[in-house]
Order: sequence, then C-alpha cells, then structure tokens
Amino acid sequence: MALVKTVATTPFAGQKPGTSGLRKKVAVFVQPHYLENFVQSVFDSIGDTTGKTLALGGDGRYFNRTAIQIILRMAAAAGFSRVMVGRGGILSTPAASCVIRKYKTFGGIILSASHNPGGPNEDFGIKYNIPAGGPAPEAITEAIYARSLAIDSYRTVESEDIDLDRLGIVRIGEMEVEVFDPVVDYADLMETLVDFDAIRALFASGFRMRFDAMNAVTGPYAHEILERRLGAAVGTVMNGIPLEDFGGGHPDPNLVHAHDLVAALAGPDAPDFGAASDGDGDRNMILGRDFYVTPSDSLAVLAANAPLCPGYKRGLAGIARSMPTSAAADRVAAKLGIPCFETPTGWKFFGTLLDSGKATLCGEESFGTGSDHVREKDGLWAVLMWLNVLACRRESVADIVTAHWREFGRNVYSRHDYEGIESAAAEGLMDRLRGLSLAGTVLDGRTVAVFDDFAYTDPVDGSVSTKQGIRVLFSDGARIVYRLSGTGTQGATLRVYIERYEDDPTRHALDPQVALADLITTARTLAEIEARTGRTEPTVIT
Ligand code: VG1
Ligand code: CO
Repeated sequence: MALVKTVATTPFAGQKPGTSGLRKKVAVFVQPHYLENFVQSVFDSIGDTTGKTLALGGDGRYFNRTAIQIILRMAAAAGFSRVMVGRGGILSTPAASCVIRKYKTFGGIILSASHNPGGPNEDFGIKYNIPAGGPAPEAITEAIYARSLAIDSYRTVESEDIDLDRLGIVRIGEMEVEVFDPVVDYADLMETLVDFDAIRALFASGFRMRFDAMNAVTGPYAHEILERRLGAAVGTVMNGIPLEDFGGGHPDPNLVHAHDLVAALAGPDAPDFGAASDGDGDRNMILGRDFYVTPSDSLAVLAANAPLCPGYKRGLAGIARSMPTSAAADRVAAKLGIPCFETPTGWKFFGTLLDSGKATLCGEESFGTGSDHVREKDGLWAVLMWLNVLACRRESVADIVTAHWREFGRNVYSRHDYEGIESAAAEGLMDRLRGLSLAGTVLDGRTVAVFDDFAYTDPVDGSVSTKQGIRVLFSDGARIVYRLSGTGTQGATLRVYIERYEDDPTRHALDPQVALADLITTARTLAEIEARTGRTEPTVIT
C-alpha cells in the first residue's frame, strides 16, 4: 500500500472552468500545487471516488505526460481502484467520451486546450467529464471552482512514474493503471454508425481525400480508420503524427489555420474531399474541391442526410444547436417535423438533451458536430458521416450543399473574431451594449424585433444559464450576436456572429462577406468596435 501524503496548499485565484474546462498558459499550470489544487477540487466535488474507475488522457500537448503522472498519484490517494489511460497519455476528446461510456467509468479527466496552441509558452487545459461521458454541467464546474477557493490541502502518494507507452496493467499502491490502445474502441464504435463497406467502395472507385490532423491527436485515429480500415490511399492523412507543440501551429481547423489543406483542395486536380480536425479531435472542417462548407451548413446537410448512415436510418428525434450557430438546421428540423433546440455555447449544454433522447444530432458554428453516440463533439465522426453521404449520393460536396440551399434556402453566415483585445475594453463594450434598449428601433434600415442577453432554461433539468450572448434579432430574420470567448488565455476575444436568410437561388453563390456587408457594418458601428478596441478588422473570419 502506497503511503498517502497530505500536502498543505493555499488557493489560487481564477481556477474557474470556462466554456470547456480550465485553460491557462503552461507557465501557470506548472506552478507548484496549481494542477494539484484543481484536481483535488474535482475529486472533492464529484462524490465518493473510492473503488471507482477513472478514464484519463489528453491531446498530447506539452505538459500532458507530467500532468498524467501527477493525476495518477492523486487518483490513487483518492481511492480510485482503476484508471484507464490512453497509450502515451493520449486520448482524443471524443474517444475519451467513448471510453467513459463503454466501460461505465466514474467519468474522466481530459487534458486539453483544444484548438489553442501548445508548447512551453502556450496553453494547457483540464476538464472533468461526468459518467454519461460529457463535459461536467455548470452545477459541477461551479462546485469545483468554489472548492478551489477554499482548498487547504491535497492528497497524493509516493510512487515512481509509470511507463505510459507500454500497454498493459501496472499498479500504483492498490490502484490498477491500465494503459490501453485508444484507437480500437473508437474505431469500432464508428463501424456501428457509418457504412464502412460503402465508403470502401467509394475509395476503390478512385475518390480521393486529404485529412489534415494538424500534428494533433487525431493522426493515429485517422491512419487506422481512413487508410487502414477504409482503404484510402496512403498519404491521405497529412500532419498525422501528434506533436507536443502541434508543429508550432494553431491546431484549429478553419480556413486561416488549416491553410495547407485549403491549398491542397484548390484547382482542377485537387482531391474530391478535404477535412481537418483540431488539437483534441472534437472539431472538424469540411471542404470540397474549391469549396468550403460552413459548420452550420454541415450540421444541416448531415441532419437532412443522416438516414443514409446505418446508425441513423430510423431518423432523428431532434436537432440541437448552440445559439450563435445559424438557423440552417432549424429549417431541416421544421421540414422533418422534429424539434430543434437552441442552447448556450459549449457542448456541456447538449448533455441533457442527448441523455433524454430529445436530440440525436448537435452542432456548433465553431466547427463542432456530433450525435448521441458520445457526449462530445466528434471531428472524425463528422468526416465519416460526410463520406457515407458522398458514397451514397455520388455527387460532389459543392453539388450537395448547393442543392441543399435550393431546397431550404441559405442562411448566409459569418463569424468575426477580434482576438487578444484588452479585457477591460471588451468588458466595457459588452456592458455598454447590455445597457442599450434597441427593441423597436431601426438600425440601417432594419427594425430590431428582439434585443436581449440570451438566457437558457434547460428543458430537461430546469437549470438556468444567463448572459450567454447579446442578440440583435431583426424583423426580417437577420441577426447579430456578440459574445466574449470563454476559452482564451490572454486578454479577451470578442466574437461577432452575423446571419441573414437568402431564399433567392441566384444569390446563393455570393461570398458571405459581400452578402452580409451591410450587416457587418451595422455590427461594427453598433458595438463601437473600432473606437473601443482600436481594431478596424477582425483577426479571424470564419
Ligand atoms: C469556443 C467555441 C465553442 C466551443 C468551445 C470549445 O468557445 O465558440 O462553440 O464549444 O470553443 O471548443 P468560446 O467560449 O471561446 O467561444 V474546443 O474544440 O474546446 O474544445
Ligand atoms: Co477541441
């Protein structure tokens, strides 16, 4: 029996989980006791941990391995009887959710700062997922935060580091640590949802794709599933080896950061299909040859075509999307006669809808799509769903999306991010907006029908979340939404979401920046963006 040590500590300010866990610079996490305080606060907030099993893994970024060893010792001291760790300490976020559900663990700890850069000078992150497999709901994250403000000691054991690269079972005191291959369970789950035979036949017919793993966690999963199980050409997966600093890039699958993939998909000789995923494998970007699918449209297209995929052939119970996500999915839901739920930003808000069977597919405009197969968004799953649809329809990505717009109309959409602005300026901008009273006024020719700060009452458990984004809803269906990011680690990021419905097919091909130009001007003027932040243009447009 390893000796349990109690270590005296004092609270750190600011251990408050954001949109998806606690994210800070590595320099913050490596301070003595910082990680330990947070982990102990988690263990103290989730009930009796004695004799339970924990899933543990991360996106492989710098400090991942060290953090895993620290958490293993603390789990032993907390009385867990078993911890399941992905080989090398690596688990994609959706694979962690899969493992928690499949082996019915007492939740899991996921180490990730997702799409944020990694390395000694960059970001690290940690979150707890509940036994259902999803991110802890706000009631738990608030309890963790409250505990972190009162903590005066944590418990650990004396023991050597374990070898994270050797599969099998070792012990820390009485606790078993099982190092397992994280790819197999996940790939097996995918085989139950999408038609691997149909996709194999698609690749055999000469269909070509590129998958950009962005030097992040999905490389090994993509190699196994796309190249080995589905027969895609060797070399389909690019940047497929996980690196601690993601090769120095932002592992964020959008047109700016996945530029190599975007370049590879341009021109007449380009592959038929392109996709990328983020640092922890829960995001996806979908591209056709010379064609970009916005995440909001991707959700709508997958919802409309889901019955082509074996796991969804009985249809969908409902669709859920985060509030800033475009209403394209709502139109599909209306046509199918199923409900569409509008939740605050962050996957944790989909959990109750998925658990209760009210929603089958979920999505966010931030390159997140998923279903009730796990309780996280799932990048490779979305790619496989698209491949299944392409295999059945044998049309190009561009043709599928433009046909979708002809049928449903197009929700022309764009998100403008102003990254790294001064926190005080960002708060001031939001506070001023909140103080306005705009309902009934006319802005640049459009009448404001609703002006509010989005609040959400969970239809399953009744919990209420307020201040989830300022909405300007116009009477013609157009809208502007303002939010501050809850995942950044430096200054503040202002996100402005702009949307307008277009039912005229002759205007569907217009560049969204052109089609939305007047609303974009309204959005900038209304929020006094230039005067308050000094920025004339956003940092990233998606
Ligand atoms: C962003 C996105 C949000 C997403 C979150 C986590 O949050 O906007 O939709 O759920 O990242 O994604 P924010 O608060 O910065 O806007 V990731 O792939 O962590 O895991
Ligand atoms: Co992510």
